[in-house]
Amino acid sequence: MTIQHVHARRIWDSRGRPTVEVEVANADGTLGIGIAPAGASRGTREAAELRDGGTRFGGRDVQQALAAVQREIEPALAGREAADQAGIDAMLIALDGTPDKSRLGGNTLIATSLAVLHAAAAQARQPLWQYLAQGRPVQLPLPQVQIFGGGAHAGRRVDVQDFMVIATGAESFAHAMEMTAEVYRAAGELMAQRGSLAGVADEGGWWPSFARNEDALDALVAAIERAGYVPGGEVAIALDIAASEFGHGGRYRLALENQELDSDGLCERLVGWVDRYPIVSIEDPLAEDDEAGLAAFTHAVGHRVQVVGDDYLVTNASRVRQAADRGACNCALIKPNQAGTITETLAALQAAQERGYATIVSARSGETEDVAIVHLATGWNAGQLKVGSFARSERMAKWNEGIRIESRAGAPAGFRGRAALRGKQ
Ligand code: 2PG
Ligand code: MG
Repeated sequence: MTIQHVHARRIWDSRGRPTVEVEVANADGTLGIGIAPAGASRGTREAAELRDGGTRFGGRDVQQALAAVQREIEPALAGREAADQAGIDAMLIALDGTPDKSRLGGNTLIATSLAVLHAAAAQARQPLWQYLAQGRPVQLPLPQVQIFGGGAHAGRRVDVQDFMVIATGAESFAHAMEMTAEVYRAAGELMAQRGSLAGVADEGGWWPSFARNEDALDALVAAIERAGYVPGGEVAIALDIAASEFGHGGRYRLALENQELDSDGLCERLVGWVDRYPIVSIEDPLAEDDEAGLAAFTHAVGHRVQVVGDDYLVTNASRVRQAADRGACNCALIKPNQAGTITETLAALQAAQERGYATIVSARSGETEDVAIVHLATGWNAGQLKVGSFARSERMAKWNEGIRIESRAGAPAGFRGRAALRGKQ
């Protein structure tokens, strides 16, 4: 059954900004819908978004992207088999013709590629995770859930971007959600008691009204205890430093503490945090241009904690291989829109797994009700999933989808749990 129609429309993301939705219709009437998410702290080597510029919607409109789908992508897709994901993605890459996907836009291409994937699963009459698993046994991923949101998601109120928890003591995905719900609630109560409750940041984490970055870590430990869990034993901490946002050329400016550190200084600061707090995962500890710093940090603590590459690896298979050769990071964050197609996303995930890296499928700070990444994390057996906090429906839709997948008949073979983590467990 072949693809008959492709339709693009503008919808709105969780920050109220325009984004691209693509619908692919097969001749048998089955449909697939793909939506492009959007990052705020972006790696410079990510697939480039196509935005209209100008003044309308802050320059973020996507009319050119929609026009490109109807003018170029629909004619190229019509008559092809949705199940031929690799062939279609190769065609999309060639059609774009630029190294960074800037002509048609990474946002246009990922929405199309995801729509094709959904259309193929719909045609096979299978849930997406099952279609992707192709009969291989898979497990529900271990969630990383944000409690405080900082950095580019909170007006740079604190330097560190994501203060997250991982329910390492959870026995199922649903159990991990229960434990996280208690910690999120306890953190909100703590902030209220201190008179510093000020709403939530972009991904639903509590607004970080702290005087020092470490105060957020102390508050997180206190919230875990207040929720009745043992910090480190049952609920551990994961951080996304997102250091590319405040560091370039080996210099890092911590605005909150009014300090400038070099690469070794930041590395030392973070190793100190790993020593003092129950941290099991640290993402982008140094900037994307500080490969030597990333390698030094991984060398220092990689046996104890998971060192995650996001801006540095940008979901790119050859960058993952290069990182592995240089000893930088031991875990890859996998974001489909950084790559621009599903095939390239899977290639990055496989390159990471082949080199012994752990993998985390991740949402962006600008999201929608789309739940595809939960299926990708499960069907590809990625091990871990990061979708933001435990509030706001663009986040809860994804957590709830994990619960649905886990509880349905024919569910995946259990829950990966803490075994998905690299390093200290
Ligand atoms: C990240 C993501 C999600 P953004 O840095 O990992 O937290 O943020 O989508 O803004 O890049
Ligand atoms: Mg990140």
